[in-house]
Amino acid sequence: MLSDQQLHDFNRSHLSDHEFRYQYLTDLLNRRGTDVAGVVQKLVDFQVAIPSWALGTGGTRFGRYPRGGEPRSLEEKIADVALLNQLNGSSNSISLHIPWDIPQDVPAVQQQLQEVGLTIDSMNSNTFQDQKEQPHSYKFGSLSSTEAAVRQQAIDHNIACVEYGQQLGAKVHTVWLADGSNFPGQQHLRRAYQRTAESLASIYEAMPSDMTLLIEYKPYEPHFYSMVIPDWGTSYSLCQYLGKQAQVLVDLGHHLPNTNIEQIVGRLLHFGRLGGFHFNGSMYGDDDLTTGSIKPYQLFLIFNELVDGAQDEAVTNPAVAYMIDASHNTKDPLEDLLQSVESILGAYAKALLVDRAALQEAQETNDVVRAEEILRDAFLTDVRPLVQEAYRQSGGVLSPVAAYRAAQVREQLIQQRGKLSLSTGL
Ligand code: PSV
Ligand code: MN
Ligand code: MN
Repeated sequence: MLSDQQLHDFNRSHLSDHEFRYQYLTDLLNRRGTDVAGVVQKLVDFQVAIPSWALGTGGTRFGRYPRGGEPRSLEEKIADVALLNQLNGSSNSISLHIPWDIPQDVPAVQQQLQEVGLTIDSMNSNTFQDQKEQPHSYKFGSLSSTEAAVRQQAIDHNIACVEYGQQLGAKVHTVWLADGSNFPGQQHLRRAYQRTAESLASIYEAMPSDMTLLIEYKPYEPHFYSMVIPDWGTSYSLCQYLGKQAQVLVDLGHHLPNTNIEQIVGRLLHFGRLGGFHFNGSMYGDDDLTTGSIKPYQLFLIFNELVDGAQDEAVTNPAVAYMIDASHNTKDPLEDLLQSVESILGAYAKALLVDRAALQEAQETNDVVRAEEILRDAFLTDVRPLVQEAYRQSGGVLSPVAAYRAAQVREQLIQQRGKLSLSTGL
């Protein structure tokens, strides 16, 4: 963690520049009737969870090139997220993956979380790898396996995750399944779905009434002929089968190229089944790059749907759980996460600037150019002063990456934790 003095000194040296830019943008937006303070407040309130597995170098199944100082324990992972939150005030929760993050001492973890002002966002199960002591292999699937004993083992693991979640106050349990097949004929497609639905029902029944089950989909990888939950339609149908506490999770990288993700978001909001997001950037597939690094316009259009849904009384979708799901081999993971949060806040800010009444009128009158220009006008606004003001108001620094570098955080972490620290990467 940085000292209060460090944060203060950093902000002081950047304040006059920030105030100039913020005032200019405020004047400009006021002329259009935008409630600037209201927009900044929404940015201050917005929180996006950090997954424990994004704190170390990863992002490839080939070589890993860690730069050192990576967290070696749950305690150090929580410390890293606390540092991010200290810098940007926008990441007040951490997501855990079991068994990588099994809490050895629950009261100690609870105490640490309280001290640094964080909560646990979600628990995530792992039935995509065999663990050393487990009796049955997931080689041919987990919740969808043809063998009852394998399914039961995967169900029990998920229930254990739910129990850890209860102990730590998590309100979300996320299931991503690697189940699928590589060759035509290998798997009975309908029966694999049926077995998965039944296994999920056993997990769902074990959940407390205030917990949400998020079901994540992915069209390919690790299986390249079929995945048991390949698309939002399958996730949605499983949620319908399970009940109200089950919701669809949209991971931006889990779509085929050129999929209209914003439309999927709109559909799920309409059905009240949008449960969560995994943000990342993607050029080809599940690339897990920095959020907003490849398709910033798409990110804005997604937020445009979210803001539109939030302002529409007809939409009754429950609160959405936001998380970053990215992993890198070339960047400092903490710098990358700060960049991702900044892109997310920027896209959200732009979506909040959209003139909704004018857009609705243009849509109703089929004025295609006007409708598109309204969106482009918001998208092309440089909203960075609004994001910086939100950082400042939430106790963070005006420029998190610059402050992180100025304080030489990575160098200190390497000194404390060593060059070759162990971490789990996906
Ligand atoms: C695998 O594709 C994956 O990246 C999913 O997005 C999960 O959310 C994540 O791993 C953690 O299990
Ligand atoms: Mn994901
Ligand atoms: Mn993924």
